[in-house]
Amino acid sequence: MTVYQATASAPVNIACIKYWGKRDTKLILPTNSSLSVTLDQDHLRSTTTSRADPSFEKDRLWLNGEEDEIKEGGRLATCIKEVKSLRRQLEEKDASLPKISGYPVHISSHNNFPTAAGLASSASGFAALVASLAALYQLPTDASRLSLIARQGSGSACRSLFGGFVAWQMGEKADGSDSYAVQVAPREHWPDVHALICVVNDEKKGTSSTSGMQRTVETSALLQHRIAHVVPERMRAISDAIKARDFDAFARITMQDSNQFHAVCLDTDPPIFYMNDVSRAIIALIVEYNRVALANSGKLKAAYTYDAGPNAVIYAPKENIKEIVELIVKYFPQAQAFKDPFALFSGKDVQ
Ligand code: 2P0
Repeated sequence: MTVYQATASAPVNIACIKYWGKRDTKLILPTNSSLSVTLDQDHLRSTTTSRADPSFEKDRLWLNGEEDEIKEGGRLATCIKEVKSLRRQLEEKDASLPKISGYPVHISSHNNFPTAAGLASSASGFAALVASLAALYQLPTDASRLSLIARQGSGSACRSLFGGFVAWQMGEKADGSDSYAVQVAPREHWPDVHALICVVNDEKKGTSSTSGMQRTVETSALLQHRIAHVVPERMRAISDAIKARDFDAFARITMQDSNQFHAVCLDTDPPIFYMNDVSRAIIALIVEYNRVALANSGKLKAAYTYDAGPNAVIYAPKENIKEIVELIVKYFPQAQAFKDPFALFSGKDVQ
């Protein structure tokens, strides 16, 4: 008996130009383009196994060993339906292919990082889910095509189908067919840039991204300015900085965009606060570190960025990572999390 099963992994990505706001909440179409760095496969990732079998009663999904309901018409159901429909099209064209698109699937997904760590798992989760179903159905589709499906699971997931530096082009069409991810540069193009994740708080965040961003769309005038007048130019400038391996420009744009993302959260009614006092103290530390570096060498040494939570991600050339870790441990000795090898997840570069 043939077993139809496949496993795939996808890493977490951290945005430098932030996605915040949807113009279509069902299709998950964003109000602006975004750009991120996909972390290395061996660090924070989701691994998903999918199996199709005629003896299964219905589609089912387990997340870290616990079953999660697949709600009809929900994001999970949409992703599964879309991938099955691509398989069905193949089967209709080629009669020799086994007709497995009609079998129910069982899907099991695991994160190799604690879900409670306050780090987004929906991006890696939906990217791994779509990649594993595509492998199960042996779809001859490229990552950009699959990103159209992962996007409908969680917007940021479309970027995790590529490694390296990845842009999600917002697109213009109402059906979403031009809203997908493309690789700006592979990891090997600029291996010197490393990411250090500082876990400030591992509790679940108060305002979910999905509801928070729609409140921003409905109430923030600053978001409209950002969409029309800020992000398009930043997308061009940061893509150029990546292509030229210009860390100074990359760092400046990344920090500016993190600041503006948190400003539009504050401009939301009622306001949304994701950073806390420790997050702000880490910003102050990186600003001072860069001020001294600029005075000494004329170059920035690190860039901070914060997503929808208080945890800091610091991008820096590899040679600076050890120094940054020492600085953080020195100024935040009370934060036990920083001594956790997971928190200092770039630890393998630090030793
Ligand atoms: C990003 N974030 O670009 C931004 C920065 C959070 C802050 O993508 O509703 O979980 O599932 O599409 O993808 C978080 O949004 O939201 C996010 P949905 P998602 O990484």
